[in-house]
Amino acid sequence: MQGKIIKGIAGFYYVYTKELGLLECKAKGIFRKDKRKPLVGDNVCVELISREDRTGNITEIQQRDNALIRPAVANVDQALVIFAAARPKPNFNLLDRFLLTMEYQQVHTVICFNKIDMVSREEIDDMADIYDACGYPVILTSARDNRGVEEMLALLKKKTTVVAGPSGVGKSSLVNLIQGDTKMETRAVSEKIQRGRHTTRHSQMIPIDSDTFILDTPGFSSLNVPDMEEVELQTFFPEFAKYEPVCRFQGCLHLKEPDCGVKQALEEGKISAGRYENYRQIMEEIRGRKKY
Ligand SMILES: Nc1nc2c(ncn2[C@@H]2O[C@H](COP(=O)(O)OP(=O)(O)OP(=O)(O)O)[C@@H](O)[C@H]2O)c(=O)[nH]1
Ligand SMILES: [Mg+2]
Ligand SMILES: [Zn+2]
Repeated sequence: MQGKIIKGIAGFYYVYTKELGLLECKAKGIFRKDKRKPLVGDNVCVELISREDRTGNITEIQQRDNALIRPAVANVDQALVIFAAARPKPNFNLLDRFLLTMEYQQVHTVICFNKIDMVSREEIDDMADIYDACGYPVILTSARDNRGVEEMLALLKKKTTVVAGPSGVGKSSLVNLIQGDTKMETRAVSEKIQRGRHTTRHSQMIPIDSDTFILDTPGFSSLNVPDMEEVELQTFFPEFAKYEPVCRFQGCLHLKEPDCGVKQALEEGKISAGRYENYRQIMEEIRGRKKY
């Protein structure tokens, strides 16, 4: 039988199958054979253990389109990163780290600022403009007032999207709003395996319609930058690319080099000072790591 892992908790995998619905599975065989760990989003083969108890064993993981390290999910088309415009106040350093991590993993990212009911139009526009200028699609939502939800749905249509962001920004609230017709079904599922928890502890795949899926994931509060060379870092800041050809030196890191196109763009306000500062800080981290 074929199925898709929609949730994993403490060694159990919840596999959705067309034939029998949700099955509670273990993955003993796979661990033994080649030490591969199944991920939420994996397409798997399942061997039925008990039809009555709806239990099974995962015997095979099908080839993945991709697998993310953090959040640990497989087969996603894109990421939707949600930050709150306020409460909690957006941590742009964390957002820039997330964007970098996704660029590194070659996953297209949509940015969402939620809770726009809590801040002024000017504040929202400032945030949106920074990331818009980097080429990221930005959507503005309020789960409380049901704003921006249609726009979000349009970006998710026919794709599998991993939803990520810090804790308390409204990820689950937005996911609930876009569930529509499948909401009841998902509720029933989550009641069975979630025991009424409010804070998301485990990644979970939720069907929106037959070809649209989202993965709700637990909030994160820090992100380590992946291992890379110093010169690589700039390639994950898409807005630098336009100005780099102006730099006098090949392999310019845009730090203290003279005649630097990126620094010039920064001075002219064409590159966000905050983004540049985060670039500089992450560069320090990469350099610090090398010493050991
Ligand atoms: N004012 C306002 N409050 C919101 C909005 N969206 C969510 N909230 C509230 O923010 C709190 C956190 O919402 P959740 O949806 O649980 O946040 P989460 O991102 O899923 O949090 P974790 O599961 O812990 O990662 C709840 O009390 C929500 O009611 C919004 O647009 N405006
Ligand atoms: Mg949540
Ligand atoms: Zn430069």
